[in-house]
Amino acid sequence: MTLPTAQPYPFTFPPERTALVIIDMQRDFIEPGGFGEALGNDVAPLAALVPHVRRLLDGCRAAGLTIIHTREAHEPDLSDCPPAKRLRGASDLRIGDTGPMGRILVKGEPGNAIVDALTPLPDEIVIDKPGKGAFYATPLSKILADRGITHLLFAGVTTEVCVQTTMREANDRGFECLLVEDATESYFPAFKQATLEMVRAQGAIVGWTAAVDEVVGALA
Ligand code: C5J
Repeated sequence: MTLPTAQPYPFTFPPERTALVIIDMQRDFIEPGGFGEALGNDVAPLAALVPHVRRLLDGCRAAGLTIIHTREAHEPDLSDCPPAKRLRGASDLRIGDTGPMGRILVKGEPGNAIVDALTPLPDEIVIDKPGKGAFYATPLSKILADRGITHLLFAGVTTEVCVQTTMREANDRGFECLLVEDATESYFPAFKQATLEMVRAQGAIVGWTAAVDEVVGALA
């Protein structure tokens, strides 16, 4: 299967060896009262992204792709949260502190859940990750190897942090990666734009980009 208008040049992928990886579409980043807002961000652009990710998810589910969801999530005792990470950002509402949706970025808390519209199905994979990248300190590498996955489509938030970090980790591990442009969002429009450009620069140095419609249209 080929996406002819992918940038910087057409992207070819075998659906049976391709996974959709949806990064951190969690209430903590998307809804008021979570980690994203605690860091001083306007969360509205991320909320507006949800229907676009849902359209991509529906298309990939219908085509039978492997679906992987990630959550940035720490143990309740914060043993997997380096002090350096916890101490960044707002001093009154840090990772582990109690916010309006429970303890910020802590496993099992209401704010740590994936937003309702994108709730994983029982047969889909959910990876809890303590870092920005989804390969660090998680079973993701083994899960992909066990399934023979070679190609990854990326969506989610935020483009320049957890999405880009994971995509770079995947690229270094030999996966062919594509970032779905209108299924990812940042609190900073310029950072999203810069990420799209740096991913596909120098002949797809990190990977390709394409739109939801193109991916879903090809899979239909
Ligand atoms: C951030 C993420 N931005 N999911 N996390 O801290 O991108």
